[in-house]
Amino acid sequence: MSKRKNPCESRNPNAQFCDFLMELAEYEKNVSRNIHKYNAYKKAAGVLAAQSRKIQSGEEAKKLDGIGDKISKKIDEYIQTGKLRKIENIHHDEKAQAISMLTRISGVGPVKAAELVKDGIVTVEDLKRSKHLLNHHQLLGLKYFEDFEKKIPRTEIKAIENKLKALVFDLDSNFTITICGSFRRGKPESGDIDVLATHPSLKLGETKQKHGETMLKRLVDYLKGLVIDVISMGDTKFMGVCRLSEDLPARRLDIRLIPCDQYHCAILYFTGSDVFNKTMRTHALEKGFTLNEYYLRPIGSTGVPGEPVPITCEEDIFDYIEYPYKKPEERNL
Ligand code: 8DG
Ligand code: CA
Ligand code: CA
Repeated sequence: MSKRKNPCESRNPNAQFCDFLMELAEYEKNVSRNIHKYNAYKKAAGVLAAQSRKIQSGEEAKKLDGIGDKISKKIDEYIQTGKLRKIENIHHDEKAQAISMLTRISGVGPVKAAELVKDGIVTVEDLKRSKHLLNHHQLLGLKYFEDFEKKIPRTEIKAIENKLKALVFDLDSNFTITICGSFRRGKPESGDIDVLATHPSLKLGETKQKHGETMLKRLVDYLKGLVIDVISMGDTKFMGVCRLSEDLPARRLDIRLIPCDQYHCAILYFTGSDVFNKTMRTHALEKGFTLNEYYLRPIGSTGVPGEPVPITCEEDIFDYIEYPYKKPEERNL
């Protein structure tokens, strides 16, 4: 997951509310480590972002699903005073600011950030003097800190896609490659590049682990010239860094190797958005199916999931659960 995302980036009439709700969400995730509050603020921001007109009061907001008493009071406070005491307090809390700052480094989570702050490390500069405290991923996060903060323009991802496909197809023309995430949803810029790959020989139930391992390593080895650093290399998931040309920033690149029979469920899942995925999973359950990044399964009367349903394209998944098909660009919830 890339860091610091805001579902309200395209300015909507409630963008000011969304901004403070997302700031509170990030605070709960990174500083308080309260995932329930994080989800509640994020959900509320998403709900407000989807409104076509500006909310005029907390009372009005409270009528919306996902906005309760506490958030509606914050909306009133913001409308009346133009600010929020809670946010002001967070801004004046040096420890909270330091933790938020450090969690922007790829590989540094809330727990690590809190440990570092305890050790007196509060800035990226401090951290550059204490590299012995960091693991491989965190060291690369620090090395590319400025670059990873920069959004990737769509045109650059297209160029990376072309280069990646040319290299991979040169290795083996039977690979299928799809860039998912916000890029597939048509966003003008993205936080990172989420690549899914499959190959006809990658069937489920066969020696997937071993086969997958050698196949992914071979694939990534073939990307020399595009991939400039490796964060981690698993059996089916590569996390790394790529750079299109010397004059451009380094970019975060993930590649996942998926068995053919799971490819479309994986494409759907990694296209997102994460809020859209949640909506779709909930709908699937209402229709008696359980959906995840691997497969769609009917739930029998006993509540136990049955055999995965055969899927030949993304549309199949929508059809099975009787959900009107949404093009990737329509999944920006
Ligand atoms: P961005 O990179 O431009 O910020 O946006 P994104 O492409 O939508 O987000 P992402 O963090 O790269 O995740 C890609 C998709 O993966 C996301 O749209 C939906 C799916 N996804 C979830 N939950 C999670 C999760 O916890 N981790 C990861 N890596 N992906 C997730 O629904
Ligand atoms: Ca990603
Ligand atoms: Ca992404």
